[in-house]
Amino acid sequence: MKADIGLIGLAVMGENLVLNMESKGFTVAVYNRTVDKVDKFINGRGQGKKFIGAHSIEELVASLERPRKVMMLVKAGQPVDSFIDQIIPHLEEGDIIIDGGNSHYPDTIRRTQYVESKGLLYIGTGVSGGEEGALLGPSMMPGGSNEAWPHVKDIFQAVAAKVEDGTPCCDWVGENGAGHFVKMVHNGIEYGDMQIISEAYFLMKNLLGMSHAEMHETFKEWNEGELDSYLIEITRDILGFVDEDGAPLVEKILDTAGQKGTGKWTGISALDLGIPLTLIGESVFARCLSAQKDIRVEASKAITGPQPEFKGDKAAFIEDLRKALLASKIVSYAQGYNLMQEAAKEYNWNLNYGGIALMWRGGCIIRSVFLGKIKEAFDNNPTLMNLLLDPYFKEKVEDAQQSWRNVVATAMMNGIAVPCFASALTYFDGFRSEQLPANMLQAQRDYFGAHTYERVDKPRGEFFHTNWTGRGGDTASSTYNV
Ligand code: NBP
Repeated sequence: MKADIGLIGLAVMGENLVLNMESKGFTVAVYNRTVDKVDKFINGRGQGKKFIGAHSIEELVASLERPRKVMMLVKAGQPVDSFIDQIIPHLEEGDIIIDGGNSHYPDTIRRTQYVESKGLLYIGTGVSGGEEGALLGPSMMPGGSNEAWPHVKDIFQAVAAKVEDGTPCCDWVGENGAGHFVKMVHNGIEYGDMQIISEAYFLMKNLLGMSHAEMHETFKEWNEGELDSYLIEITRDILGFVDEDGAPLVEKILDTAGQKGTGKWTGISALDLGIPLTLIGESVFARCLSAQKDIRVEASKAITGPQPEFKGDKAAFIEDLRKALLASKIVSYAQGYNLMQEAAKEYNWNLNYGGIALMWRGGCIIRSVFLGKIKEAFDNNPTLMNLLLDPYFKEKVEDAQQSWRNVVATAMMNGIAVPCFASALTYFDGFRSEQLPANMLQAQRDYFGAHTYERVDKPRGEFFHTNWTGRGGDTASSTYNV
């Protein structure tokens, strides 16, 4: 018996994903660097199932149907390069190497080129949904060598999560690093979604003085409407979860968050590509500020601010909060899509934006009803420039606008930090402004750096320099950038 696919890396993700594959009728050969884990798996969770345990790469490769498909689910970084070099000598033309880990997309671009140069095919795929997703149906975002897709499509789409009508949350994303790029943006959006939910919770608790039971009920209601999503659902459950002493567990958790890398990568790529990805950027910085716990404790004693006091209609403000959350979320996805559109231009990817929304619709951490609307928006207009210009989302944001302003203004007046609600609103106001103060910036740049500017009364592309002080010359700078 030959295996349909081979897997290297029997850790949390690998083990669960191969069990998922086997349950869909595929035979899987498995290998792990620490070889003991292979036998442990075969005699444990894999017992009596269609698995082939391999004790070397050679054995693994020899047990595969052609074209051979070898998938790695190992720690991102050097281990991936190391396995690629170990696998290549055993493969033949047309065989496929797949990386299912959280690799950084520039690495996947480089590896695709390298593996293709050896006459082989490469796939870098995002796999989202954690342990449970891997076992029961993850969202999968594959990219790489286009010719590889038909050979893995059946396996990937069989194991992936499905939306209500049975469509799999997995489709071909695009060339080389496109799959891992889209997974990175997914993770960035996840950072943003988590932060805006946390800001809503913080205002409910510290401004409205709501009990955990009330907050639990509110999130339960929200999850039955247009905010219906996995992250709202788990927030509802977290708010209802009590510790052994009967008190809410969430309040016993230290308020310092880590950020492992993908949110940061998303922010860096936005800066590299010149895209205003403000909400996700703020969500990463919010974690960084949270991590500065000691100095915050000191500052909280040294610096005063307003004492939060809510005077308005509580029920109305809760509805304002819901709308602020929805509007901020729309901005975050608009920005995330904007980043993907720019990356597609930069790297020559032919991204299917509606398809990406569908891949995120189920199986992954940001899964939500909302993503169905994004799919519709791109189905209606595949060249949509910004989600805020889609009729459905435009109407939603316009309807939410007053509530959103009220939430941000109230938070500001009460001294409660809401970095993502506020930056989303500021982006929104900037985005809908024909005029921004960049004319002043350009004047300043020309003043001190002879950087030149364009004029409103001359055609675009004509550059002018002014000798502002009478002391400078007329020479404009061509290289000086500020
Ligand atoms: P880990 O990221 O913990 O990796 C464990 C695997 O990597 C084991 O097979 C281990 O072999 C191997 N490995 C390590 Br660690 N260092 C190695 C090295 N220097 N050389 C060769 N192999 C090495 O496993 P995971 O949590 O299952 O994640 C797998 C991938 O999926 C990662 O890229 C991760 O970022 C991504 N991911 C994880 C999740 C999640 O929820 N955990 C979700 C989505 C994506 P050993 O057994 O010999 O130590």
